[in-house]
Amino acid sequence: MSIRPLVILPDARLREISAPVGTITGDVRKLAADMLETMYDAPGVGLAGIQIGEAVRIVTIDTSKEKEERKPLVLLDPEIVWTSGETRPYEEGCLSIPDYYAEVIRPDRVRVRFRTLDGETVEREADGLLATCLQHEIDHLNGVLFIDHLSKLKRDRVMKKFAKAAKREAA
Ligand code: K2U
Ligand code: ZN
Repeated sequence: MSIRPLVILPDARLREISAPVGTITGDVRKLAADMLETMYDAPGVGLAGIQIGEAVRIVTIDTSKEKEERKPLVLLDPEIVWTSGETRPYEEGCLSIPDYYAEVIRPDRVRVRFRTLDGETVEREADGLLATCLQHEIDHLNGVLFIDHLSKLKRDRVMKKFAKAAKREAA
């Protein structure tokens, strides 16, 4: 297992559409382990493969609190199959857009279908932080970032800030 470098905005890889996982190989298991280690180290509540440069449809999530026992989730080829009519706001952040937070309104509850590392296809309903995180991570698999749910004005401001920072970094 290893902690992998995070892909940071404005890296164009964040806009890629990730490919289905397909056969669950040893490499997929190694990637899941690296993602969990990277996510806990960040620390984050979730992580998508593309955030460490792997354009495959794999997501890791753990919404357990710091002092609680860890409850890691690994979701392969996750898809949202139902969303509630009710929505709610949540102050979101993103490990690929460090130190920027903004309110995003999303469906309050979702039902997600995914494969486990054992190859089982399962469906699970979620609410609260898990529902928000599932939507945030599955957005990543489709090249969508939480700033895409904000106004154009706010999004352009964030893009400009990170483009400037990347330019300074490269100089
Ligand atoms: O995908 C990621 O970048 C990890 C996200 C997951 C997440 C975003 C919004 C809401 C819930 C989960 C976060 O960086 S994990 C840290 C975090 C958690 C809650 C709110 C803001 C940031
Ligand atoms: Zn994110």
